[in-house]
Order: sequence, then C-alpha cells, then structure tokens
Amino acid sequence: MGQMRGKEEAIANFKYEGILIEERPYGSGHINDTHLLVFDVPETGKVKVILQRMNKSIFTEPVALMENVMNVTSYLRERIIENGGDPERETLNVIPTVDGKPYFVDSEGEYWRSYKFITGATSYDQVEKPDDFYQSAVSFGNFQRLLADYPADTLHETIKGFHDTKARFEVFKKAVEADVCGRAAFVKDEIAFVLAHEDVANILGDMQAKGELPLRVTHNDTKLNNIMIDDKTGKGICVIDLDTVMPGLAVNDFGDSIRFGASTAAEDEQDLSKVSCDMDLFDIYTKGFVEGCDGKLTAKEIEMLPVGAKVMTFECGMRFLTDYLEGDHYFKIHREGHNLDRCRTQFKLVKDMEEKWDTMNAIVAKYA
Ligand code: ADP
Ligand code: GN1
Ligand code: MG
Repeated sequence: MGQMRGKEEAIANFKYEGILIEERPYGSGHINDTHLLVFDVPETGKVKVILQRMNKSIFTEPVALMENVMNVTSYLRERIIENGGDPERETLNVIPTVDGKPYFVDSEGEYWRSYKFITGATSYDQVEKPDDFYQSAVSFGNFQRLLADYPADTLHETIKGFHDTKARFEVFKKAVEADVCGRAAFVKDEIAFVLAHEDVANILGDMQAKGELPLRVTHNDTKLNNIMIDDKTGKGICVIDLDTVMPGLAVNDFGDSIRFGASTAAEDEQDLSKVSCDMDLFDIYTKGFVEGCDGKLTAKEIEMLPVGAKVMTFECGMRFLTDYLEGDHYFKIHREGHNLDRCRTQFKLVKDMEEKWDTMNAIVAKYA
C-alpha cells in the first residue's frame, strides 16, 4: 500500500513530460524495485523511463550512492563525447526531480530515482548468442579502462566490504551458528562445502594486502543483465546498475561475469545436471575482457582471472546460503527455497571449475 502511494508521489515529483499511459514492474534484478513508465509526449510520441525504488536496507546511504552515480555518469559522458559516442545511450542518464535533485524521498522515507530508458537495446538474463557474451566482456573491460584515471578516493563505499570474501566467510559462520530459522540441518552438505573452501575465501584479499593486485575503480556487479546490447548492431552499448561502482579488484569484475554468463543454466536452475561452466564462453569472455581493458591489466591480474571466477562464484553461493539461513532478507525470492537453489548452482559451478582448472588456465594464458 505504502509503496503504491510512494510510487505515485515519485511519478508526480520527477521532471517528466507528457501523459503517463503505461506502468509495470520491469527487469529481473534481485535488489531494487524497478518500474517501466511510458509517457505520451506531444510531438515526440511514446517516451519510456525507468523508475526505481532504491533498496534502502541494502544501500543505507542512498544520497551518497546517488552522488557516486552522478559523478561517474558525468565523467563517463565526457569520455564518451571525446570518443565520438552517443552519451544518451552509452551511459545512464539520471532524470532529476522537479526541484533538481537526482533522487526523490517519498512520505514514507523511501528513496526513488529515475533514468532515461535506453531504447533499442536488450539486457539478457542468459547468453543467447555467444557474441552477446563477448560484447558484454568488451563493455565491462572498456568500463574499467574509461574509469582508470577516475579519482577513486572520491567514491563512497556504498556497501562496506562488498567483495571482502574473507569477511563474508565470517558472516556465514555466524549465520550457521545462529541458525535463526532452524534451516542449518537441511543444508549440511552446502555448509560443509563452504567450510572446506576457506582458502578460496582468503586468496584474493591476501594478495591485495601484499600489493600483488592493484585496487581499481570497478563495477562489482558484472552480471550479463547489467549490460545493454544494441538490438540492431549487436554491440554492447551501456553498462548499467552502477550502485556498486567502488574501488575493487579487476579479477572480481571478470569473475562475477563468468559465474553468471558462462553458466549453461540459469542462476536458480533446480536441475543441477544442467549446470556447468562452458569453456567456450569462458574463452570468449576472457578474450573480450582483456581486449576491453586494452593493456591496463597487469600480468598478475591476467594470470589470476580463473581465480577471480572461482572466488566470485564461491562468494555468491555463500551469500545465497547465508541469506537462506538468515531467512531471505537480502535477495528477493520468488519461491520457497529460492536462495538455496541459487546457492546450489553456484557450488556446482565451483566444482565444475575445479575440474576444468587446467583448461581455464590454458585459455587465459592464450590472451596474456
Ligand atoms: P537491480 O540492482 O535490481 O539489478 P538494475 O538497475 O540492474 O536493478 O535494473 C533492473 C533491470 O532494469 C536491468 O536488468 C535492465 O533490464 C532494466 N534497466 C535498468 N536501467 C535501464 C535503462 N536505463 N534502460 C533500459 N533498461 C534498464
Ligand atoms: C545482485 O542487483 P543485481 O540483481 O544486479 C547482487 C550481486 C549478486 C547478484 C546475484 C548489490 O545483483 O552482488 O552477485 O544479485 N547485488 C547486490 O545474482 O548485492
Ligand atoms: Mg541489475
């Protein structure tokens, strides 16, 4: 009820033109509430926009988050114009409120923001054509390259320790101990799997602490459905979902893409026999990412790309399992046991990667 009213308030307070003719929930993100609005604008015709209620329990500082988004998108806009690109389609464009703010706070204290809709492009939940995956790799690589000189220390850390896998391992152990929903007994195998992989939780943090991996401005949520692919040219045109742009590790941006896009099945597939890490897709993504970063990655970073894939997949599975144990308060679920299903696909992928480890390293070596 409250959310309904909040949405109407938000619609009335953003600087929109024309008459609202359609609105519906949109996309398959796990975090924000996304809506598509369609306006009929005199002389222009139909204009679509994205309206999102930001997830305030996850992003506890929405104002700082929107400051990041504004700063990063204006920076990208300049780079895109310098390169002769189209800033209306190649980066997110925030629609301000009538009083010029990048967000709106409704009467219940919920935060809303709105983006111009990127038309003529699609965000895919699963790889349909291998080239789409290649395009997403080039786009995420380019994103990192374009932001290589961005003053990283001016970015707010929107979620503290977001990819601190070691810290997430500790949180996981606490969730098992607390077992607030009495679910631990049903997931003994999955818990044992996590505990047996403590080394995976530590490896990247340890290397970063020793200065073996540089901190860069990274996206940190590099799912295939966070890239818009042009319907006509098939090119990756825009990186979206900028909530987690923060200093991070390049290998994690690579890895998160692999865990989602190189899987032969959906993230929540229940038939685990369908889930594996496709080595052709792994190859294609590696090629695109290394090309997109265009010489910016160190030899060590390239060497550690397979580790990034394994760590991000392990971490994500552990996060899903933690959320299952804690009563599904973080990721949106659409059925009973949804987070457990998601956890199981991730652990199946980790096992599969362990079996294909030599192949993965050999593929990466080709592009080093
Ligand atoms: P979440 O953090 O919940 O994943 P996203 O910002 O990724 O939220 O948005 C969810 C989905 O909405 C995206 O996967 C994409 O399909 C769609 N979307 C978001 N922003 C735009 C945009 N500017 N233009 C077109 N589609 C968009
Ligand atoms: C969330 O927001 P979305 O759906 O793109 C999550 C990612 C996870 C992903 C798993 C802010 O991504 O970290 O990898 O779900 N985003 C946040 O699908 O936690
Ligand atoms: Mg998203």
